[in-house]
Amino acid sequence: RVTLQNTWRTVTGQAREEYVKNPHLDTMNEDILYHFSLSTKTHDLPQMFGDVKFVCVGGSANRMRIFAEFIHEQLELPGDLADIKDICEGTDRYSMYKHGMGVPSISIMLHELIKLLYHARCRDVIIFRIGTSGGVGLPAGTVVITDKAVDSFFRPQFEQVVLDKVIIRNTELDKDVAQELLQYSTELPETPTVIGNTMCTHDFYEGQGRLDGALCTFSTEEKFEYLRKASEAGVKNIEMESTVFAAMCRVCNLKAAVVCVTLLNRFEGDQISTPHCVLTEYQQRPQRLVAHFIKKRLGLL
Ligand code: R2B
Ligand code: URA
Repeated sequence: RVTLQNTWRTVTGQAREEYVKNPHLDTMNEDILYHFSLSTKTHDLPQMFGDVKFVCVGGSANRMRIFAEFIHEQLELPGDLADIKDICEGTDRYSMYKHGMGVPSISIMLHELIKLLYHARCRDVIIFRIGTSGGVGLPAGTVVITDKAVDSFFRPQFEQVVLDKVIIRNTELDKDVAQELLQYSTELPETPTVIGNTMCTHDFYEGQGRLDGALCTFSTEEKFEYLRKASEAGVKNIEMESTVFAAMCRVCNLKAAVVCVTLLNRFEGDQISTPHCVLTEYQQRPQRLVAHFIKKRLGLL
């Protein structure tokens, strides 16, 4: 449904929906993106960000800095690697674009990021979450492109509490972007890739059926039974942000994809015992795939 608020018109006069879905925004004369340390009054957001076509977000500041340097090289952007600056350096909450761990953390970032794209008048943006996950029956190091993000009951939905009600939002991601990513993965060496469902939980330990947390109320058999059920429901990996990411991007008309590497096979254990250097290489795999996608879209390959 196209409402009067938050729409823009194409040259043909056709109304298109903005990324934001909030009539109150039109009544504010300043919008402070508090967690990014940016504001519509103090920064020229269209000038700073108006040409953005791809947004990549991830959980760890260090990994995202490495990605910024990698993509800078891949796209042969002008300037020195040492000059890459964190545009959000005025805050220690987020860097551009690190989202921290878990649903509340990424959802705060997404509200402000989606508003940023709106204020900057960006069009036709694709957003990627590149991250890590636990594999469900896959060898460690496999890249999983998410088909549907599902909750702990394997439902493709995200429940958001709004005031005193629960709103249920659909978590399907962009099918074409996912298929295109899968196709490009075949062109990359050492990037084993599958497509499947990603389960998003609110906890790393009990919430993901781990036996090694500070608390555990279930047996080893119950853990494996749960992982088997997840696998039967098409779940290939488990992480902690995909449902809210998919849901918010979908409501806001933002094309989105989730690309996470598995750090372990949860049928083989719970602890992440792989050496650091191997994990570092695994974490570059989603980055390579997304960089390849962007280069293809930009006609650089
Ligand atoms: C993957 O890794 C983090 C937990 O270690 C979490 O943010 C996620 O989704
Ligand atoms: N991230 C998760 O959320 N789970 C894992 O098992 C590994 C990384």
